[in-house]
Amino acid sequence: MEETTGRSTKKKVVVVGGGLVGALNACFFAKRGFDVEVFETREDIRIAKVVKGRSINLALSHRGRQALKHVGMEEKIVSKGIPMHARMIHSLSGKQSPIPYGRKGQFILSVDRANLNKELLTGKIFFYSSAKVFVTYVAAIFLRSDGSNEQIKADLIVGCDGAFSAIRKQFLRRSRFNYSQTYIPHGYMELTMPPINGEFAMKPNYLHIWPRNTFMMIALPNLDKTFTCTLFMPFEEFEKITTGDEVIEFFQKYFPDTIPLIGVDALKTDYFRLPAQAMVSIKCSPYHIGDKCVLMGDAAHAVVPFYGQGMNAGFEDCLVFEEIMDQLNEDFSTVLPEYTRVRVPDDHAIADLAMYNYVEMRAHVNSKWFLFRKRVDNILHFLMPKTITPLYTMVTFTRTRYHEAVDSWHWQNKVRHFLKMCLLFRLCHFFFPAYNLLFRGRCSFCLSILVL
Ligand code: FAD
Ligand code: EGO
Repeated sequence: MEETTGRSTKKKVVVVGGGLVGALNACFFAKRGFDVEVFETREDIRIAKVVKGRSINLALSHRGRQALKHVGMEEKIVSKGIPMHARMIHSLSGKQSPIPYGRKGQFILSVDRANLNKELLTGKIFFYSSAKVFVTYVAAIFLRSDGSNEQIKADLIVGCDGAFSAIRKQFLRRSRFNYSQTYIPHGYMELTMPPINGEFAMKPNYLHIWPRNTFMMIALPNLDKTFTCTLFMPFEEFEKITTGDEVIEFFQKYFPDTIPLIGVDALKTDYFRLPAQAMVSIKCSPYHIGDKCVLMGDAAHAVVPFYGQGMNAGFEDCLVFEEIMDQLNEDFSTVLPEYTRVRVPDDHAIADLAMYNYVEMRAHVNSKWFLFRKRVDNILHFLMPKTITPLYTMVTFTRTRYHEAVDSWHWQNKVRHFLKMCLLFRLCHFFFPAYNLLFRGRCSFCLSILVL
């Protein structure tokens, strides 16, 4: 085994998991001149034709883009993404209403997961293997390929092996490691909406949303002019539907406008192609062991997909790590604890926000409420751009730390409450002149302050 002596030899980093975050991390470490190896259990997606993944396309936003920019990949990825300038809310009657994201020119991108993964792994200098990681210790990982065991030593092991991380399992055996996971009652299923006469079946530059409380569907555009529709509903409801006719009946009730677009026959068969998939929220801390091992991406924090931030947060993990590496001169013994200190509160905040959106949307949000809330957000932001920035905007279009976005949101809620009280007093003055006598003309704003 080669010894690393100070600066003379390259430090060796083993990245476990060649998914989105692992692949991006490999770019970051390679760029720093480290000797990088990526280990992945699935077959090499750079060669594989069909890639079975979790979701087909994803919403890439500012945080993810900033990380890509740092490794010089932003343009390449963005050029193959489809901009979504607004949400398109579909009501039950089939009416479509666009609501732009905050300011003009702001958009999120629909990107192809497999292509993104491939681009991040292509042309890199590291070795890529198909091996099963089964045990990890502090300084070495053990691989099992074709029944034989091999031990790989590294200066740093980066666990990017997803929500069911094998690396994280080793953390669980240790003392003072916090861990929690929650499966939500909803599952998801992806359905493809084909092009019509060679064109997109709906307007392409939107994030299409069908908010129906418990039942939710979204659609993101693909380069081949299809849309990938993702249906979210409780497993219980998925299980109730057992025949093709019941599928149509269900869509007739909740998503009637999509039946002709997806196609009756396609719906009847695609629904039964794959069972609904589970969604889990995972939080843990710390993210590191000594100066040897660190978790990033879903391995550190799986979030439910109701904010479109899972990958973006994972990419930002890599960027934050990179920034700390700069600050602390690549000294893992200080970089790793600092990364945990800085990143845990933010990752926990986005996990909470995503869960909050899930709870909120399933309980209250139909198409009317969605439109109303987003319009009020946009109006308030327009009137008081310095004071009110919608939470969705802070999360999606800025690099405001997630936990600070939450703090700011709480403060804004107080301002909103204050404005609501002012409005209420105004209305009272208007409708009940006796109020003026009662308060002897005192300014309603002052009174509102008392209420606050
Ligand atoms: P993964 O993508 O899960 O990659 C982990 C990799 O590790 C895999 O390739 C796996 O094969 C490999 N692996 C596992 N175990 C081992 C092992 N023992 N040894 C070696 N390799 C191993 N995020 C967004 O930002 N925007 C969205 O719009 C969005 N939409 C989503 C929609 C759905 C339905 C879901 C489920 C998620 C969505 N996400 C979204 C979240 C996003 O998919 C994840 O956050 C992202 O894939 C995390 O990347 P990762 O590399 O950490 O994990
Ligand atoms: C009132 C109205 C309260 C993911 C609206 C909360 C999420 C939530 C899953 C959208 C956008 C990217 C997404 C908005 C809300 C992706 C997203 C949003 C979904 C579902 C998603 C928005 C993939 C919640 N962003 N979002 O503001 O447009 O608002 F609908 Cl089910």
